[in-house]
Amino acid sequence: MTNDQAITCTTDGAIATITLNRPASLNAFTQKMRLELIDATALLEQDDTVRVVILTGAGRAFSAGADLTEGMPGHANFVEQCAAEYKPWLMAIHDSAKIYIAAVNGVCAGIASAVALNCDLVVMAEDAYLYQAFSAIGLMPDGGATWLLLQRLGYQRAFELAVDAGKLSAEQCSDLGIANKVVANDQLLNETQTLAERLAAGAPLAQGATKKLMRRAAQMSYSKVIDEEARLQTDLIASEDSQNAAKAFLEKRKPVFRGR
Ligand code: T3D
Repeated sequence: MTNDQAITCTTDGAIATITLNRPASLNAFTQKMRLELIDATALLEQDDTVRVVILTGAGRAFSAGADLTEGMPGHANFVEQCAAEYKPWLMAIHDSAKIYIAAVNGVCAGIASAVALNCDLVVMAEDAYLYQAFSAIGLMPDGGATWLLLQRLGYQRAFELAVDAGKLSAEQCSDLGIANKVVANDQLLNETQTLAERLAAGAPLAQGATKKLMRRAAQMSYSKVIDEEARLQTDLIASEDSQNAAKAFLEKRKPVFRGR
């Protein structure tokens, strides 16, 4: 790993931590950072020993969104840049069977708010906030933020946040159900790590199947979801992990999940 990297990625057992690492500009996304994120996430995806990925920011911010000093190097427009640099990473998190946790410190603005909302779980420091910065600079939500805000908050609240450059404190995010946990600022990484360790000891096949279906269920009918659950559950019931866990329960032991 070289010192000029825009992110760091460390692995500790089953937990990987990706840290956005441009603190002087509040971890604003540059092309270099986006490409590093795509590569790091692809490597983690291939590593079956990694079950949970924590995403956080170095310094006093999670991220201030797109770096407004950079423009769009190598791209004619945002359609091209988004398709090549943002979407592959956002979809990799969406499609992964691994659990992604955003550990949000300080401001999480613009497209960074889409990144956090796209994670499976969100832990926020007390002073953290989500900021729909787009409209303050004459833009609309991107990175799927339109869809994410609408899905999570309903139309009126999502629309107001988007067109009025709204900010949501950690406490508001918790009340609205978009932050799983709000913790003391100096405990953000410890508390997130504890949560990650608990989940990493869980059943990866069941977690992956739950994520896969929950990410699609809202666009499906109730009837179709019941069928799809039954199909996925059939595979899980037959899995070694589930069979061993049922046996461990009856023998009053703690199960060990191996992902098979
Ligand atoms: O163009 C495209 O790529 C299209 C895609 C757009 C997607 C988006 O994400 S649009 C939204 C982009 N983000 C913003 O508009 C947020 C801009 N930043 C702010 O509004 C404020 O900085 C914050 C509210 C985030 C934080 O305020 P504060 O007072 O805590 O910090 P600060 O003093 O404003 O910023 C500290 C430094 O970070 C400062 O640099 P300096 O003066 O110390 O050298 C500031 O310029 C820099 N910085 C903050 N945000 C960005 C940034 N540098 C580049 N890009 C940024 N987005």
